[in-house]
Amino acid sequence: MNAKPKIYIPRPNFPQVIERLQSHFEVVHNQADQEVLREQFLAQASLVDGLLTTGSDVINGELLKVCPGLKICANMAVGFNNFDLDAMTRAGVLATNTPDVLTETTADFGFALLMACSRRLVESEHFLRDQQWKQWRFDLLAGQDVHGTTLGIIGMGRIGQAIAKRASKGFDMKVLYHNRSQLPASTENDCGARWVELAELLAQSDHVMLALPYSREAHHMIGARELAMMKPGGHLINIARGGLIDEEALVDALASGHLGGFALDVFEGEPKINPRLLTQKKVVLTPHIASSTLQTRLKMSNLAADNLISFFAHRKAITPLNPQVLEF
Ligand code: 8YV
Repeated sequence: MNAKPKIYIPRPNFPQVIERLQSHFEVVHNQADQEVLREQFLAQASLVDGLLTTGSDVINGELLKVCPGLKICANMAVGFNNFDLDAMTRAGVLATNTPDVLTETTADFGFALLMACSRRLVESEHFLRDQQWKQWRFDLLAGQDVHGTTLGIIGMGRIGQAIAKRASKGFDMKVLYHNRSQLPASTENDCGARWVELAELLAQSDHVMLALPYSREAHHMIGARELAMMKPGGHLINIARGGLIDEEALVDALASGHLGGFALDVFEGEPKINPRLLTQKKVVLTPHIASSTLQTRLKMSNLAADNLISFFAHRKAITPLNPQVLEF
């Protein structure tokens, strides 16, 4: 009998998914709540046929060089900027991700951040817990309206569209979007959204939400210049990737009084956080949890597992990113 293929899971994951994987593979996994060091990750990866990665596990030329036996990396994330896809394809390593299963959950959270930031929810709770509440005041922790205002969405893929629907149908918002390509009219109608140039989106929107994939070209696409183009008092929400925003410029724009607030679920260099972000009021900061409901994370985990199982059983994948690898 052939030995089972070996896979490595570097971060904690659902016990039931690990159990399922164990019936197909020899599984090495790290269930400790402590990130493995890069050297350890490389050493483990060099011994296996497949990896179940997350968006924080970088698969690049350095790793591929020491992992000649690696055949597949199944990312438990829809975003895959942690993959050097070209290098993986050259090395014949299949890459897969987990689209669709997290769309609505992530859109819910984008909306939660928009609401929390506009209505100063976190700051209000801190105020109350700190026992600073003395009496009713007409302007106590006064925020900005969400309903009936204008939302600008940058990146109009599945998640952007799900946010647009919430905004236009549920909150009677005017929705502008900017995307590389304009969506078909029928999709725009479904979402109640209109394509505009980035400059117009920034100038017209009361709230700007980032929902686009990270790429080198999009690095710091929101910097001092773009922040200055936003409406005074506007809000910026990021559920995409930290590297899209220049965090120093963001804090400056808030400190100067130009921005009304911001909400971030993703950070450049996470889980380390720029200390200047932590000192700001009128902000909401969460630890990359937009897709984190148990139902959705289980779907993501199972889809990543299905990709691994299907690949080793049938040389097929459910959601491949570089399917050309399967043709060799
Ligand atoms: C993940 C995400 O939780 O899917 C994505 O792209 O950002 C999140 O849903 C994270 O990347 C861990 O894999």
